[in-house]
Amino acid sequence: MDRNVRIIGVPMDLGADRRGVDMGPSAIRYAGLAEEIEGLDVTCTDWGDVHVPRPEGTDPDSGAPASGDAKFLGETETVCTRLAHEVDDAVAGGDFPLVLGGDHSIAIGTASGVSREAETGFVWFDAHGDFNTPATTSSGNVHGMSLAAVLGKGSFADTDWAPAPNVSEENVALVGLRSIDEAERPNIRDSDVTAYSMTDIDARGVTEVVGEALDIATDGTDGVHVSLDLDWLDPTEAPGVGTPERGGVSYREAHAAMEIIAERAAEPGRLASMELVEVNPILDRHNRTAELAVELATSALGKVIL
Ligand SMILES: [Mn+2]
Repeated sequence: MDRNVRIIGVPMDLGADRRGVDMGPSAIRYAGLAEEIEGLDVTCTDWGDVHVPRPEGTDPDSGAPASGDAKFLGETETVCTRLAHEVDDAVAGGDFPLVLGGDHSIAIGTASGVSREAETGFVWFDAHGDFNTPATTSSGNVHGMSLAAVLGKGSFADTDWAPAPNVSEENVALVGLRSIDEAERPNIRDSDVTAYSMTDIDARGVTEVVGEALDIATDGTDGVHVSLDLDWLDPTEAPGVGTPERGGVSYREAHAAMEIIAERAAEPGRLASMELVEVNPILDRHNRTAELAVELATSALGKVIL
């Protein structure tokens, strides 16, 4: 990593059903994120947390009347707008934004900030598609709609804050899917996003799949945003996540993926930003999921075994 890393925490849980992911930024910091990054001879500045309203005393139906079945949409807009500003400011200052969630709805803010001035590809590591819209969701939780929002799907097209300014579907790759809602499936199939399920990783190996995902995300873009939902990993490795699903990637597969990202990021500007989301310390065991998040971030930033 050739830039100063700017850590931005977003203690957000309004996009998820379960309280706990709001403590993710603290747990990841406590696991030694800044120290580990500095151990790579990369400078690092912690900019603290973006302010997030508490769900108590907040009306879940706060969004515009057109928000349909999306809960806390008004607050999500406020938080994501603040985060987009922070991320844009980091990029403008020549820093590398490393965003700590919080639930995955914060990706709407990161995406908007990082792509404000630059064509940006996405590699989205996740057990889920995050491709519901207010019309297809069964839970109303925005963390299950975040990628659809970034791409301006459904009623998100009518908002000026959700669709990212410079992200094309053709440059977006989803990696590691294993739990898709029935109504969500056509949203993914009808899009130009490339989706790799765990079946693809089983058949072709993580190295080939992630290499191809990076080809897609770098094709004609200025940089790549890596959005890492810790539920991408198997719950035996990452038990402390908002929505655990069996059958995820192993510890080594996750590291292999991050190492490929680091290799490809050697080209200046190739890795534009990264976010670590859905760490839930309440469900974790001795902070191991947060520690894993730190390990994977440092792998992506260039840590090697030898
Ligand atoms: Mn997700």
